[in-house]
Amino acid sequence: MSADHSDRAAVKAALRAQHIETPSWAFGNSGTRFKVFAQEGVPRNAYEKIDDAATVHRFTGVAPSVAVHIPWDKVSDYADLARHAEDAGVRIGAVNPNVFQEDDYRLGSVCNPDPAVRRKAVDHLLECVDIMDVTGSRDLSVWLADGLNYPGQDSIADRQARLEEALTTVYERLGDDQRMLLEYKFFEPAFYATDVPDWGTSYAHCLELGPKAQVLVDTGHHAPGTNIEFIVAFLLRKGRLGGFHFNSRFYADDDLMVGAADPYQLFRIMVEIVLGGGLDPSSGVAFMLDQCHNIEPKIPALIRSVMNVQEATAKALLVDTDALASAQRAGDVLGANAVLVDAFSTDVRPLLAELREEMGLDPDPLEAYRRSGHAEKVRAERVGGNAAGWGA
Ligand code: LRH
Ligand code: MN
Ligand code: MN
Repeated sequence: MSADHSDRAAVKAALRAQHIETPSWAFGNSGTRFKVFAQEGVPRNAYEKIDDAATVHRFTGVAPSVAVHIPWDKVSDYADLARHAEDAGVRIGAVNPNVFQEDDYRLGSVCNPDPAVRRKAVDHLLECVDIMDVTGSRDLSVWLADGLNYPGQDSIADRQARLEEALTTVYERLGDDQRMLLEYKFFEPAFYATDVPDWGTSYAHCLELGPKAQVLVDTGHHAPGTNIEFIVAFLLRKGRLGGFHFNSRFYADDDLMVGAADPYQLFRIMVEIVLGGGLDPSSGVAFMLDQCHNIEPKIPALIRSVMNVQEATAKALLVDTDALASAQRAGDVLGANAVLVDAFSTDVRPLLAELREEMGLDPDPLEAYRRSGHAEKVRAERVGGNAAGWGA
């Protein structure tokens, strides 16, 4: 792979413009149903989670926003929280409603057979739009844990009708510059049927709702072997790719660091993004992380994750698109594939180091973070950090 000077400048400009949003919940303690391992120095409240997101941004320069999860990040004054974010050098990004952690939601939230529970869930979604008005957030990021554990437990079709009704109510409440991102997940916590199990279901609901409804692709929410880049290319082409929850998985929804399990898959996804124009900020594609760092320190894990997304993006930007197009036209199967493999095999770390220096950053964010003594400082300052959500 060789990129001449102007190509390099264009690649760097695109990398500079790509923003990667961190999730507030990734800074708190997390674990599995077996054990939550407490770490020292983790944030004790939403304000401190935002401080940690600001730290990730300070070292990477490309993570200027943080997604919140309500009520995990519930505060009495969201304008104050937004101001705090701004003072720290970041802003509040997507607002994630949580309609899965209360006893009332045992049989679902907006699909629940009980209209009172459905009303409660819709009210919470609407409350989250109110929060967006205050924080200036663009995206309401909706993930529903709704589903069935046993055949016959409830009517699949009736639940779709309830879902449609609830989403319509929330959609109608959105402001002109606000969007609803509908995230799908094929199983868990429901084991027999999930009410929004796949991109097709999400896409169909989004189409009926209107242009402000977009599909959210969480890379951990597919059956093994699913071709995620196909989904990305399809949705992007249709103008319905709202964004990503990046993470990586070996088995199910593992929420490991993005790019850790399969960097080639991440590269293939980013190739479709680049080819489909999804890197252009006007496309509206939101690059968000959704991860849990159960055993590794959280801030460095998020810095690493941001760097992994950047590396995959840089490689995708280095694809020789002219060579690819001519190999494809000529039916040169091996040649076309080689164009992608060449780009993937390029070591983009020097280019990213150069870019960071141009941005006034340390070329090695992880080493710079280690040297900064920040981890020791917060360990001393913070005692009794919160869990990310469950068991909080
Ligand atoms: C569900 C999910 C969804 C939630 C987050 C905590 O598995 O991906 O995005 O909001 O995890
Ligand atoms: Mn997710
Ligand atoms: Mn998930």
